[in-house]
Amino acid sequence: MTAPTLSKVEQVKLSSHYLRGTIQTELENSTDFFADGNDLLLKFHGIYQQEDRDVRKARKAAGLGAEHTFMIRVAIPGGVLLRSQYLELDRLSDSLANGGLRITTRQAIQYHGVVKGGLKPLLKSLEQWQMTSLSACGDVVRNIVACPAPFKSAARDEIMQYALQLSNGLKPRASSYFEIWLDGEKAATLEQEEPLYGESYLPRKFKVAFAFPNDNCVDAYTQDVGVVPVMNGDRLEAFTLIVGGGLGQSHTVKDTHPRLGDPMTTIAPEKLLETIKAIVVVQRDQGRRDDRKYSRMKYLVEAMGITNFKLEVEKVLGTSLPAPKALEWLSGDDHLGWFEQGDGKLFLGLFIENGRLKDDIRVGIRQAVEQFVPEVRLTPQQNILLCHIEPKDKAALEALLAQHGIALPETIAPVVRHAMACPAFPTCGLAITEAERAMPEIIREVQTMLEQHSLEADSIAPHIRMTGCPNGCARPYSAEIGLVGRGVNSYAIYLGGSHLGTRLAEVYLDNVPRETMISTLEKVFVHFKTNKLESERIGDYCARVGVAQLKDQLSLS
Ligand code: SRM
Ligand code: SF4
Repeated sequence: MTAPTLSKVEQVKLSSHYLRGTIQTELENSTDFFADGNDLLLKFHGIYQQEDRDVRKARKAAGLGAEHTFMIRVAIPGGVLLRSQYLELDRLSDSLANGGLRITTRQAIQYHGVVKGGLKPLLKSLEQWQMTSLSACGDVVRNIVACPAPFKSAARDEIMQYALQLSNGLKPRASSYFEIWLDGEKAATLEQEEPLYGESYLPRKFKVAFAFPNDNCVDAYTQDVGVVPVMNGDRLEAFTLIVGGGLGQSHTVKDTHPRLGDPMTTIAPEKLLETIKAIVVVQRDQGRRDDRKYSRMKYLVEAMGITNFKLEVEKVLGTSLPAPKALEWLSGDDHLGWFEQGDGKLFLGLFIENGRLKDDIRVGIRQAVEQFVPEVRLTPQQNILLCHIEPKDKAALEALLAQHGIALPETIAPVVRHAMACPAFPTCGLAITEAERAMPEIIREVQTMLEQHSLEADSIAPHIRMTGCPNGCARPYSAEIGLVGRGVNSYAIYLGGSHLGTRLAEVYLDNVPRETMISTLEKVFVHFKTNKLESERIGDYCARVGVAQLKDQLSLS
């Protein structure tokens, strides 16, 4: 049997000499962009070449080509940032980017609008503050996500330590990042090859998240590997691994689809790094490299079945793995509001709409951090936790936030506070339609509609997530309601996901114009209100009735 042809990206990786390509040479030329496959390699360095899609047509009409800028994604394991690091991130957004920071759905920070000449100074500054964009993107293990709640407990500290250990243990080793962006400083001390990844790296991106027992705030089932701690009283006893999740799909590519992972094994904490490395090796060696649409590990796990996949992992480890313990989920907490940490200090979780820190909101957060906040944590819902606050500072901090128009979570409508949207236009090259720019209006229209039907209470307010294309960056398929860009001004509506992240939503209607979205949703909510069980949520209701049946019933009425 002949080996399948490698995709273009595979060929670029193979000939790149561990991600060097000719980035260095192109950095020195006078263009505002990178070509010849270097644009693809840049992703492994945490950099995306972009253009302002709002002006693309006008520039074309004027006979001009694209005006390129770059997005830089900074990997922040577990979303944890010291005050000094946060303030540096903020400072760099003014000096080298477009004056804003974007908290991502994986606890990272993105800069947009960085020009080519700004790449090196920005990455150098990050390095000086022990931050990096290395492997925040690309076919490697991405930023490790972990439940960010800073409650004081030995187990929480230990889980975060495991997340950091995994982050270090799975970073690419080759020195190209340091040679290109940091003028070779440190590069001489680093390896020239990749012991884990090899010269082709992984077939596709690979995502890992640590949940906290019973709290699925990280959406563990949507990850390549979800890590769920098992406790014995207050002691961390083991980790259960959920394997083979992923959300991306394409409307036009057959058989691509979101998938939730399968619990595969429960292992002793000290076995975690080697077991995840073995999973990575199976995907590295057996994942498809001919067609990137089918290269995610979820398709390998699906094709083999979790039992056979586990056998392959055992072969790499040379030992058998125990069965997984049963999992129980009680919440998918957003950790917003005031909390006592358990060490005499407080933390305050603040809602940042779609993760966009800009204008006065950014200024207010910066001043709060300067004056009152030793540590910041970013959440997988694009929000921010201000940690280790002295109780005596609570009133002054609240007053400062109010001056900058930053609302406390209890004053925000629950449906708004639980909403997420991806960046989409104008920066995302894959966007079909609006998401982040459309969501604030749409979600407030939903809020008004829910209030009209007395369905706005926190206990039942729906979790709604929107994306500008089917790739799923704001995890719409694991929300109760997903709004997924389908056409220039239309969305597919997904219903029936669980607020605990344990069930996928299904397509309810495929091509709903923006203009009729609220009336379409209203019909579903009226049906829900009339027929729901006591304290039943919309996601559970749609799943119980069946999304197809619901559609039938509503078109009949
Ligand atoms: Fe994503 C590609 C933004 C989380 C699935 N994602 C992109 C790119 C880089 C577009 C591109 O390739 O040119 C987007 C950049 C837009 C911009 O202008 O900033 C982008 N993804 C994001 C972020 C910023 C969305 C957000 O609202 O925060 C998230 C960054 C996370 C991070 O810090 O690493 C982000 N992306 C996700 C998630 C959710 C998650 O990981 O929890 C998913 C679904 C889960 C998954 O991976 O299956 C996701 N992004 C994708 C995909 C589809 C992958 C697939 O398997 O098919 C693409 C396209 C691709 O890889 O080809 C993509
Ligand atoms: Fe871009 Fe699509 Fe991801 Fe939104 S979901 S950021 S439109 S790739």
